[in-house]
Amino acid sequence: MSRQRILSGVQPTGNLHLGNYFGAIRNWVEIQSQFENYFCVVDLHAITVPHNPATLAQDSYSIAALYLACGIDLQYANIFIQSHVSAHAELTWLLNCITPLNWLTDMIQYKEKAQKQGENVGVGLLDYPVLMAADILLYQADKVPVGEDQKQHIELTRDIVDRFNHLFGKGEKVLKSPEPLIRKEGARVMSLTDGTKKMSKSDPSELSRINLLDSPEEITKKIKKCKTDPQRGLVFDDPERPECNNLLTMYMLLSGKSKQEVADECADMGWGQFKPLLTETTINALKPIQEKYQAVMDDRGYLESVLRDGREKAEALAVSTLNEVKKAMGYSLPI
Ligand code: AQP
Repeated sequence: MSRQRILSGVQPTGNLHLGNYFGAIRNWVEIQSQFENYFCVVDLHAITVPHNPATLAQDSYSIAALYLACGIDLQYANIFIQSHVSAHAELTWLLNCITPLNWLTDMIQYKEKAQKQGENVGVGLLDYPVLMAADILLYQADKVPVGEDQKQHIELTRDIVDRFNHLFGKGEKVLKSPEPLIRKEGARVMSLTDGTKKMSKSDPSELSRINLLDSPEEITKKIKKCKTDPQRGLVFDDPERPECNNLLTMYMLLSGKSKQEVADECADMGWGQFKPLLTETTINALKPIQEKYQAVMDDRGYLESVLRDGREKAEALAVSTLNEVKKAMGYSLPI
């Protein structure tokens, strides 16, 4: 029996932080051997907010290198850059034409990001979820491993599939409905400066997040300054202590210990004892990723060959789905 397929991606906007790692990439690594995997760097998504053309290409390579550094294994996975497969943009257009506008204006991420941008909101920001649907559907993915914040977009993708199949499928399922894969632990890593807000690349404060490529000095400084509370004794799941829950969860994920082990270890600790422990654990967990990242970035030829192979495999599949969609919609195919 053939393996189920996975598609997921991260935008090349800024440094990847622990939220991106625990919400997405680490899960990809843990489950990759059970699936056929397509992991892309979603650079078309990156221009839905103002971007820097001078760094876009390099940032995309950097994210691909981080995928490898975090443990994505080419034996199981294809890594490619979204804009290198033009079917993503083409399918987006076709799906746009069957997606009701109010489905998009209802999206939480759109509302939040549009508010931040004031009057300069581009159509691309509104259309982001349709592009994401196209990314997933081109590969007829069964599962999409993401953080909690992307759940609504996957639900929208499923609605688009139902609508498309109903309108054009003639009883057949031309497009496959994907399921989100959201892990409980790490699905929502919170900001270091406010335990009620998610850790996010677009937070103006660098102190709010730990990036995968932060130096030991930066990590030390960020944890030293992170928000805590005046109580002694550290516990999980106290709604009055969101920062405490977040920092313990980060420690649990970075150390590989179980929730119970961490709860027992930290039950009588104060912040003065916990912060150096979290700092050391974070630095040690990120060191091998940073070393592998540097090695991959120093071998540009290798990275390019990975992306070339990934694109070839991705494109073959994507074009085949795109042609099925076009046929169903009544288009003639190129001769
Ligand atoms: N804080 C988070 N906790 C858990 N998972 C998270 N993800 C993002 N933030 C957290 C997951 O990371 C994957 C990549 O998402 P993306 O490329 O869309 O990342 P992003 O939106 O650029 O990153 P941010 O930090 O979420 O950006 P802004 O500041 O724009 O909001 C996804 O699977 C996502 O769920």
